[in-house]
Amino acid sequence: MQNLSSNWAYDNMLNKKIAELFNEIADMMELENGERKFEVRAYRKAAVVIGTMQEDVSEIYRNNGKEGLMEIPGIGTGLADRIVEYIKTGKMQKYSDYKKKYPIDFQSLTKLQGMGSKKIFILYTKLGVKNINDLKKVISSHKIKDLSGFGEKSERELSKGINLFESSKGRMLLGEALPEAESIIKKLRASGSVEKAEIAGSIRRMKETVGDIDILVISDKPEKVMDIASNLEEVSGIVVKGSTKTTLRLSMGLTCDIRVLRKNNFGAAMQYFIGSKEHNVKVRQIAIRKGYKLSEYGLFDKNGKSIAGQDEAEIYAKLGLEYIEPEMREDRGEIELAMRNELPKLVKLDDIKGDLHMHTKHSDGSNTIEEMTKAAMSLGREYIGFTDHSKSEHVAHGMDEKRVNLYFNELDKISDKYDNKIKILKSAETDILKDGSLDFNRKTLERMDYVLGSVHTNLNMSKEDMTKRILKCINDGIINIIGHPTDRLINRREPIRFDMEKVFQAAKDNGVIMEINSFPDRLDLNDENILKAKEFNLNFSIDTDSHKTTDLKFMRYGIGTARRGWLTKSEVINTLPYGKIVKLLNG
Ligand code: DGT
Ligand code: CA
Ligand code: CA
Ligand code: ZN
Repeated sequence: MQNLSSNWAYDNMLNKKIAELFNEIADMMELENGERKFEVRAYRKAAVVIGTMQEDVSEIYRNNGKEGLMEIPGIGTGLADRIVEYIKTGKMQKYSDYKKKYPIDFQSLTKLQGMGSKKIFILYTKLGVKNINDLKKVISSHKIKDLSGFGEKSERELSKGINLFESSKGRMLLGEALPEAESIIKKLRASGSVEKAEIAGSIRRMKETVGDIDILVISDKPEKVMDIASNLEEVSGIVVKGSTKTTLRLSMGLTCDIRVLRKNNFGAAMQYFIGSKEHNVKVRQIAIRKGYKLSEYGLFDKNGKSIAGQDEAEIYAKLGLEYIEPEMREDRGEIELAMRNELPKLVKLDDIKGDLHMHTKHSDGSNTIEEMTKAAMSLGREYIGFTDHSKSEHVAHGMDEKRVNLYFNELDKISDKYDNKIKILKSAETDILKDGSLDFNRKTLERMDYVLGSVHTNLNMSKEDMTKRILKCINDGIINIIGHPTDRLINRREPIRFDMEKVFQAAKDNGVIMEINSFPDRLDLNDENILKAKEFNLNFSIDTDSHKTTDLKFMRYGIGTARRGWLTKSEVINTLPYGKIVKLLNG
């Protein structure tokens, strides 16, 4: 078994690559439509399993051969052959054959709002559209509206989708950038050549998308640090290499700025490079007013003598400001509050005691109730709420009344089994239908410990109709939590339109809680919406919307978003202990 390229061993890059190829094969099979439905599903399922498993497939193959691979759930003999072929040759014939037939840029096209595999197929076979550029051309020459299944509306939709896609160019999700930055930091720290390595920039501020990764390092061997950094496995190229600043190109798509500093000005550099620029400009004006000068090198008095620099908090203190948490540094009024010592004490990840939104195999999740329960226990959660989809969500295999009852029975069973270790709450993510009613009958809703309701369909309603729809649901007095209230997908789908003031006021009047959904491409409500909702004295629930056990860790992105919206512990219901949250949800 030679030919096993050893550099795959890191970070499961091989697993991810194979998952990508399987997914694309499934895309192309789907184009051919019909008979192959079963195979399409098999490839998609295999992609999920392989893309998320801990063990490296080449490791499994090395130890136990093809049989070992076939022990992975969802991997039969055919798929195992594909994996072996790729491990040995770095190629997959089936993929290449399909790709020859369909030279289409799926990765980009599938990201467009309003685009699915059916549409991609028609656009390719009728108009030869292979990528976004081709699509732009056929839109501007109005060739799309005459195709069957399309129309002027879909032409406008696609055009909007392209704009959204292009305006996001180069900005990546926090959920992709933060783990990458952490992996680089970890390796730098382990190298023995750095005294300190920290993340700065928009990632440190937990902004929902980021333009690049900023890392600051203390070291007295800057050249060595830059050498180590340039040779990291994540790096695909070098943009500029210097001893104080190096910019690297990473294969995941972002660039990474690394700056090496001395200990005595590290705090000043952190203050400067955490940003935001708008925050910095204002802080610097305060320095000037006091007769000081603030730069990335330190805070200096009028004689040029350094009065702070090593420690960030000291810089704020010398300027007469309370320490401002990075998530608040956007010049949205935080500096004025800091002057008066009135900054809110922000909610922390450690404050979280439960998670009220998650899916299992009962609808579109990948794990069982018990697996999710154990994973939540290992994160130290005191309680969790299960919220599989209701029947209107066909694509997500939503539950009808009969299935939801079996679901509740199983939840009761698992609840008994783990009762002294973790508390289980029964719920379901219940569709808020077009008329504002809920997707389950009264009897089913009454069996729930709380009702989580979300808008998933008819997203294009007018602002007026959508407002009516949500208000009706709130005023009916049954719903407890509104899930991902705007239903936007970052870089992919615009938020639904409704009158936020009216909805927030009604939510306040009815004790309805707004979710902050932690899923990396949702982060919904977003920071600005939260700031607005906060003015109505609303309560929030920060949930993961997990679809597999590892998603439970997405909580930190919801926390980051909540902190960007200035939330304190007392405004977040799932910081409450079990007894109190049950009371609140029943009240
Ligand atoms: P990004 O990368 O677009 O997601 O956003 P940032 O905030 O990470 O921006 P970046 O990487 O260009 O710069 C990092 C920080 O450095 C930025 O937040 C503030 C500081 N900075 C950069 N350029 C300037 C500038 O021209 N003036 C001031 N005051 N600060 C700057
Ligand atoms: Ca940055
Ligand atoms: Ca930067
Ligand atoms: Zn949902």
